[in-house]
Amino acid sequence: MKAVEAGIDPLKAADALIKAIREVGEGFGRGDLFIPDLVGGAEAMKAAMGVIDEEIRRIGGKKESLGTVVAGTVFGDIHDIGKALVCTLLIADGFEVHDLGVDLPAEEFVKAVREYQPDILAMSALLTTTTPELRKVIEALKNEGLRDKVKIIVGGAPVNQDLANEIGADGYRPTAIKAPELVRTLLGIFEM
Ligand code: B1M
Repeated sequence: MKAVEAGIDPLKAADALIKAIREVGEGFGRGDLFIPDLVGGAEAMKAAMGVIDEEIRRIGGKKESLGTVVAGTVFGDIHDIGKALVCTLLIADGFEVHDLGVDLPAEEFVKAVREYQPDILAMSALLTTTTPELRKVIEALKNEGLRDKVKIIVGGAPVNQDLANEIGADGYRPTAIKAPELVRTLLGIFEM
């Protein structure tokens, strides 16, 4: 709140929060911190991201929709913050976004693609154990004859370009801030 009031770029404020939460994650990885620390850190981050989210949307203003995006975190994975940031940045850039939430079985993604007929499906996976779900969703879309109707982008800490290529996604970016540029490129939108 103080950063926003001081006129600090909300993306810089988000960056500082990301660094802080990563330190919590590293502490957890080393065994210096525990689950309550992860939960406490995540709650603080989510509260602060609410303020930043509002500011990013306010600066972005209301624009005519550039396209529709369906987004979610894959099955078995409840990490929400990175995916929520991707959604906020896409909304601020002018896309209509349907955020399905977290822990979504492949069928939920398929159902949403059928219902919303989005231009883009954006999926996050934050655990090495949940990255196989990305492939499952793509396979499920193929089985339902929907794969060619939507461009698929993937991201999250354990995801990389090689994995994206291997599972047949259309795009990958390592950070949320690069997602709007990727979506614009895939949809052939070049004007600002
Ligand atoms: Co979890 N967790 N967590 N966690 N957690 C990690 C991911 C971990 C790296 C921590 C560690 O051990 N060092 C580790 C994963 C290890 C691995 O698989 N390699 C881990 C673990 C192990 C777990 C549990 C299994 C712990 C346990 O219970 N024993 C458990 C799993 C629960 C589950 O999902 N089933 C768990 C639980 C939790 C909390 C619930 C406590 C909480 C999440 C709360 C919430 O999201 N509502 C939590 C948190 C907070 C973290 C860390 C500390 C922070 C994650 C985060 O929000 N980062 C994390 C450590 C870390 O990340 N270094 C950790 C900030 C966020 C902005 O970054 O989500 O990476 P991130 O998004 C980035 C990019 O990845 C990218 O953009 C963002 C930055 O610009 N991005 C995309 C993300 N999605 C994208 C999509 C795109 C493009 C870019 O296009 C579609």
